[in-house]
Amino acid sequence: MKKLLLTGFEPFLQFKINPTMKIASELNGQSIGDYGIHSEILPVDFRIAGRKLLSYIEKYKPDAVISLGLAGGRYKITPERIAININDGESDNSGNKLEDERIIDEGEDGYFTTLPIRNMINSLHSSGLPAEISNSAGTYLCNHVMYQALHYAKKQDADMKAGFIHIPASHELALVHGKIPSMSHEDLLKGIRICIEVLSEDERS
Ligand code: PCA
Repeated sequence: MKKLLLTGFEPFLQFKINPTMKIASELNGQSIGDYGIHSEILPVDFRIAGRKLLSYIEKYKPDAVISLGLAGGRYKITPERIAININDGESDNSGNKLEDERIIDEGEDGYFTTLPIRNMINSLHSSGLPAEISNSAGTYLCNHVMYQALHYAKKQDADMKAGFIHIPASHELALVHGKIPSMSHEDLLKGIRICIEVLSEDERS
């Protein structure tokens, strides 16, 4: 059985619940297609998140890494196309406020995802779930961990697929937040299961 490292994030900024935590923990230990899932939750901290992610990669030696993040305000499930070499944005949970900083000095300016994102979108649509490819993961923690995983794969010349999927708020979060669009937890979970199935099928073909 192949190994998938699935990560979620803890709550951050004004988002008191991070729906990616529940999805990651519910899928932990499950098998989808050819993949056995190992889930971990990452801190919203520019100085720690990348290191933690790389330590989980070293620990599990996964065949693929999918990281999940909340994009509060988005309406659809959005697999990301590209990660860029920048840390910038609002303060993280430890108070680091970074501006225009490169993630890795000698790293490429950007890396494309190695997940089959077009097939993921097609499958999500066939299952009746709103989804589209996103061309920007932003410059905050989500972009950071996507970049770190892709840089690691490139540097190690590892045959490890990696990428990132942003999800909208769950209804549970939308209720406490008050002003963001949402999807049900069940649909978000179904959407991520579909993305993992597509990853597995893509590698068989
Ligand atoms: N979303 C943030 C960081 C953590 C999360 O779930 C982002 O989009 O960068």
